[in-house]
Amino acid sequence: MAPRSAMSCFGLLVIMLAMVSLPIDASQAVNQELSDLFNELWKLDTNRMKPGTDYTISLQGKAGYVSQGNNNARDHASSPLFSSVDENKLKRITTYSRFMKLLDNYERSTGVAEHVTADEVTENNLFLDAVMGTEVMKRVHKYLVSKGFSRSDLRTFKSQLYTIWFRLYHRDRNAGEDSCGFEHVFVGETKFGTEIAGFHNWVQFYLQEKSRNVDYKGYKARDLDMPDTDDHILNLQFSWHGLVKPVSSSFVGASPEFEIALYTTIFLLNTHRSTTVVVNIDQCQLELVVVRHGRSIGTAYPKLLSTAHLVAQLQVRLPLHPLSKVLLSGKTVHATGDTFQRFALAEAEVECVLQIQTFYVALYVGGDMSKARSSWDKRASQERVLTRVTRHSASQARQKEKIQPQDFGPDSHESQQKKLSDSSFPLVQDLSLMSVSGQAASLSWKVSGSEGSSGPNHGGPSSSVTKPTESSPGGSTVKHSPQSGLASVSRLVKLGRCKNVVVVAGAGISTASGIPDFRTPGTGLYANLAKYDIPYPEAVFNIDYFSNDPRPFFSLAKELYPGTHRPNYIHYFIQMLHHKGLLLRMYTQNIDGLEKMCGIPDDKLVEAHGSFATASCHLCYTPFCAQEAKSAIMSDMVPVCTFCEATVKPDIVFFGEDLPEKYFLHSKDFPKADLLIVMGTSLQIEPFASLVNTVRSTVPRLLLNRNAVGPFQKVPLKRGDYMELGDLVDTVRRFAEMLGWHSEIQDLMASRENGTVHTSSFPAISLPSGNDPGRGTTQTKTTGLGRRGASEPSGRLPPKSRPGARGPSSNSSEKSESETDSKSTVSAVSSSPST
Ligand code: CNA
Repeated sequence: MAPRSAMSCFGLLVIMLAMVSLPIDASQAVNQELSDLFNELWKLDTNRMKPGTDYTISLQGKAGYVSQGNNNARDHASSPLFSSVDENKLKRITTYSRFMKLLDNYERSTGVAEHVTADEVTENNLFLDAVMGTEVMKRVHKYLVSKGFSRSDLRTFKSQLYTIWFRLYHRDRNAGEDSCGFEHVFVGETKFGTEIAGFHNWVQFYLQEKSRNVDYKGYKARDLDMPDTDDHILNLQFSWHGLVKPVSSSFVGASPEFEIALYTTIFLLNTHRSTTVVVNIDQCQLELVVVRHGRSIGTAYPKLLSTAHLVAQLQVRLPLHPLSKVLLSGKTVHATGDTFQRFALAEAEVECVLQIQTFYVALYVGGDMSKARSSWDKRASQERVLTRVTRHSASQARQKEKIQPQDFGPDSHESQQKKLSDSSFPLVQDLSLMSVSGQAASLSWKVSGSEGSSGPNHGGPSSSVTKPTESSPGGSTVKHSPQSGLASVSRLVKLGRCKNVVVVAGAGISTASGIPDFRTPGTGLYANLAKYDIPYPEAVFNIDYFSNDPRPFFSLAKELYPGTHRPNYIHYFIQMLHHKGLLLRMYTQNIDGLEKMCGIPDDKLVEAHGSFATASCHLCYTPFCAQEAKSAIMSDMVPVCTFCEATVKPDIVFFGEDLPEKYFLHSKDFPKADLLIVMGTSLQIEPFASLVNTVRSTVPRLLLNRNAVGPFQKVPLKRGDYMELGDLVDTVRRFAEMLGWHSEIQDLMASRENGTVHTSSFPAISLPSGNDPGRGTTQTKTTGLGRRGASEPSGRLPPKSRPGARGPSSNSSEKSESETDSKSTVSAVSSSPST
C-alpha cells in the first residue's frame, strides 16, 4: 500500500505542542497473528490490479462535510474517480469476471424482498468456486482449519462461505428477506430510499460510475492526510442514484478473493456482533470492521489508520539521541553502568516519541484533537451499526450522550440538572434535588400537596396549575403560571402552522387500553416484578440477565403480546393527525403494537424499542419464526435457536442493544418538525429523553402527561414549551375538541373497531380524572404483572365479546408475526424453574 505525502515541520510542531496538554487515546493493539496472515495474503494476491497500469484514478478535490441523509453534496470532482480501468484484464481473471456477474442480482432497496433465481444460485456457486481456487483463499482455509473454525473438506468450507456471504436475511424487519452480506458489502443498498448503506467495492464503484449511476464528489481526508492515486484504501464521498454517501471506505485494486478472505477470517474467529481488528498490512495500519448478522456478515469494511511511512517521517524529523534511535530500531540492548543510565534516558525519550506517534495517529485519523480517535470512529465510518445507539437509562445517558440540548441559557434549569446528574446520585434523587433548586430559583414555586390531589391543567392563559413532577411521584407538587397549553397549540394547528408534527410517545398512551406503564406507583409493571427476585426492576430488560434467566421477561411478554388489547382514543387521535396529513412521524417506545393496530402506517411509525412482530436468537441473531416463539412463550416454554441453541426472544430492544435502523430517521425528522407532541412518557429512557431536545429552538413542544417530565420540569417553562397535565384520554379529547376533530375521531375509531368498541375507550363526558371507573389504569387494580385479577380495563376487548370484529390475526402486526423463517424450527424446553 502506498505511503502518504510528507507532513510539514509546522504540522509536527503543532502536534508536539498539542501533546503537552492533551490526553492520548491509545489505539487498539495490533493483532500480530492476523497481521502476519493478511500480509501473506497480500503477497499471494496476484490478481490485485496495479495502480497506474491496470487502472488510473483522479482524486481531484477534497469533499466537504455532509450529514447522513443530506443528499445535497457539493461536487468537488468534475471528472470521474476512475480515469481508466483495464476491463479486458478484469474479464480475463475468473474471480473478477464471475464477481461482476453477481452485481445485478439484487434489489437495491432494503425492504424489498430478494428473489434469487436458480441461475443466480449457480452464479454464486461459480464465484465461490473461483475464489476457493485462488492461493489467497487456500491459505485462509488452511489457517481456519488449523484453528478449528472450518473443516478440511472443501464442501463444508464452501457451504460456510455461502452462508456467510449469500444467505438472505431481513435487514428491514418489515419486509421479506431483503439483504445478504455480499449485497451489502460489495453491491450496496439503499435504506428507506434516503441513504446508501454498504457499497465498499471499487469494481462496483467503477462500473456504476461508468453507467452514470455514481457521481464521485471528492476524497475525504484531513489536511495532513492527502491520499495518493496509488493508495489501495480510499475514503470517498459520492452519490448513487441521487443519494449521497458522506464517507465510504474501500480497498482499491484489491481482488474480490482478498477481501472475502479477510472478512471471512475475522467473521469466523469472532462471535461478537461487531468486531474491529487492527492489523498492519504492507506499510499501512488498518482497522477492519466486521459486523455479524446472525450466521452471516451484516457489513464489513476497512478503515485506514496510518502508514509506516508517516511514522518514519515523524522519527526522522525528531532530533533524537543516537541511543534512542537504537531503541526505536527494535534491537535488543544489553547495557550496564553508565551506558545503562544513558539508555534509561534514551528510553524516556523513546517513550515520548512513541506517545507523539500515538497522538499523531489519533490526530491523523481524527483531526479533532480533543476527541482524537473516538471522533473519527463516529464521523468517518458513517456506518450506523458502528455509531451504535443503544437503549439505556437516562442516568447513564446523561454522562455519555452528546446530544446537545436546546439553548436554555447559562443559568438554566438544564444546566443545573446536568451538574446534578453528573454526580453519583441516582436519577430519582437527581430530579428531586432539581425540584428543590428549581424552587430556590423561582419563588413562585411552592410545595403544595400530593400527586393524587393535583388537578390537570385545563389550559387558558391565566390559569394556574399544580404541577406534579415525575421526581416526586409520592407527593411534592409545585404551583406556577403555565403557558396556555392546548389552546395555544390548537390555535397554531388551526392556523396551518404545524404541518410536520412529530409525536414522541410512551407507555402512558396505552394505560387506557389496560396495559400498565412502568413507573406509575402501585400499578406500574416494574412494581410488580418483585416475585422474580430480580436485582432491580429494569433488569427485566437487561440482556445479560435475560441470558441467565429469561423467565421474568417472558412473563412480562405474555402480558404485552399484541392480541388482547385494543387501541384507545389517544392512538386514534394520532392516527387522525396522519389522516389530516399533519403527522411527520410517530416515535413510540411502546412494544404493544397498538399504533399499527389503529392504522398508523408503517412509514409514519418508528417502533424504537422494537416489537413482537419478529423474533431472533438473543446470542447469534438468527431469525426465528415469531409465531412459534409466541406459542412457546405463551405455554411457558423457552424457544431455542436451532443454530446455537441459545434462547430466542422477540425483537424487543433491551438495554444496551442497538435501536432499529429506522430510529435514525430522527436525524432528519426532528430538525424538520414544526410541532413536537410528547405524550405518556417519563422521558427516563435514552435516547428518547434527549431526542425531544433536538427540534429547532423555535419549534413548539407540547407535553401531555400526568406529570411534568424532562425539559418540561424547567421553571419557568422555556418559551414555546407547553404542557397539559392530567389523564391523557381526558386531555387528548379536549385537544381534539378544540381542533374540531372529536366526532371524526369517534367515527374513525368506531369504523376501525367495527362498531364494537368498549364505550369507556370513548371519553364521552368530561369527568374529573379519577371518577370514571372505566378509564385507564388509575382505576385498574393490578396484581402480579399488572393485570391478573383486574377488572376489565378500557380499551381491552376480548375477541369473543366483539362479534364481527377482526380477529387478532387479521391485523397487520399479526400478519408479520406469522412470517416464517424456513430455517427455524421450534425447539422448546420447559421454562419451569426445575429446568
Ligand atoms: P414510564 O416510565 O412508565 O412512563 C409513563 C408515563 O406516562 C409516566 O410519566 C406516567 O405518569 C404517564 N402516564 C401513565 N398513564 C397515564 C395517563 N393515563 N394519563 C397521563 N399520563 C399517564 O414509561 P415510558 O414509556 O416513559 O418508558 C419507556 C419504556 C416503557 C419503554 O421501554 C417501553 O417498552 C416500556 N413499556 C411499554 C409498554 C407498552 O408497550 N404499552 C408498557 C409498559 C412499559
